[in-house]
Amino acid sequence: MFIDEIKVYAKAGHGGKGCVAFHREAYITKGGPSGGNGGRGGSVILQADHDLNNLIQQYYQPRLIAPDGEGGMGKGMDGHAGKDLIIKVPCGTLVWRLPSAPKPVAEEDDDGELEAEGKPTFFPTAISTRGLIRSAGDTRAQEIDLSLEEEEISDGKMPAPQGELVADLTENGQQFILCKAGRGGLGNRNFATSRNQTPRFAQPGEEGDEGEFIFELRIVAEVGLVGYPNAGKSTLLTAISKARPKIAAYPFTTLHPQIGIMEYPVDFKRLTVCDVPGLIEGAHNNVGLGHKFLRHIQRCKVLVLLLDMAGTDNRKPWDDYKQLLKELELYDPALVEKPRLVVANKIDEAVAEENLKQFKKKFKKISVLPISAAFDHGMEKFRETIRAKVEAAEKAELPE
Ligand SMILES: Nc1nc2c(ncn2[C@@H]2O[C@H](COP(=O)(O)OP(=O)(O)OP(=O)(O)O)[C@@H](O)[C@H]2O)c(=O)[nH]1
Ligand SMILES: [Mg+2]
Repeated sequence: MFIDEIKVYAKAGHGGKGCVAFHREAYITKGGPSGGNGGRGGSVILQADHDLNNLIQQYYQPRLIAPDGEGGMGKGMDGHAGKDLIIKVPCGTLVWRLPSAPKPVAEEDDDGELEAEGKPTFFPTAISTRGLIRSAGDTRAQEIDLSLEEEEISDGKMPAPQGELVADLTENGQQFILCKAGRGGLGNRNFATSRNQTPRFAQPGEEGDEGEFIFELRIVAEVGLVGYPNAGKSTLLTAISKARPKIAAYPFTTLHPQIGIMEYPVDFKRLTVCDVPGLIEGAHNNVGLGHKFLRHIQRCKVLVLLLDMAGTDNRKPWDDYKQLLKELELYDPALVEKPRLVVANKIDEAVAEENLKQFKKKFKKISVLPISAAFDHGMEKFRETIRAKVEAAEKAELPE
């Protein structure tokens, strides 16, 4: 299972209570206050880890709750602090904080009864994506909210995570405090003064932060492969890297993004390449696998538009090219602004030469790189061209 978007609930630990105690010992009368401090709670901390590639861990454990701090004790003993809960997430995880539900405020109405104001909003938990199952007699039916479905299809995109973007974890080891722990309360010995030598009070601990968050994974890769199903994206990834995705002659073989690393042995340069499932016409209306996976190429520096020059599925490469650009633009206009490389695959087939000639006639300004991924033809040229493009894009990004 590949999970790239998940809702979680997180709560940091409460600080421990301060203690009210007095020193008692034989022959020492009125030993004075001796209540220790409470320990702080544990924080919930996110840490980016390059060994992970999706958010499956949070799918099975959507509640991230850090332990509370221990209370203070007599004889001046402080309570233990709660242990921080460190949650590992893949590099490229964006964290959105959802607006918190208003807490019910109790108010007295005319009859003198307490009435709660501001209904708490209902948030379904991360794992309860299945509709409610209702049963009457022997029949059982699943409740589906049709209004939600219509909305999704009408604008084509997945509903954007609402809320505020609080973190973007891209580097391995980068940490972010998702929920800060509450401080422990001070014990009564901190409050002894010359005028109040027996303070009979101590501080309660502070509450830890809590909230609901959406984790969204956008893979960090330099190169993104985009193309129709069966264009040979996975075959190309296999030819240039050690990744071994499934390859077959039917559409939608690849069901979720695959990552490969292209290595240049001369100077040990490495480029990460991301193969996303095939796009088809109407993807913006959620046809095929829809736009769901295009978020993974949003961070890419260079896009490779892979065209099936042999037209194996009875499509014309020039139509594919136009349609791909259209679908990319409909998803995010920034994607068509990215530097891109047009690659003509399956050049080993007889019709491909003819198609390539026609393609070049139609788009005179576009340079096309002919390859045959299955027969390792043109791979060296591809590796060099893509490296030059990525380096040019990196240079352009640098501030002058
Ligand atoms: N003749 C020829 N066939 C190729 C070439 N590259 C890929 N194929 C074939 O095209 C078919 C589809 O290849 P895949 O790599 O699975 O295509 P894909 O773009 O990853 O497809 P999806 O994962 O379904 O989106 C396979 O049967 C490959 O053997 C090539 O250069 N020449
Ligand atoms: Mg594939």
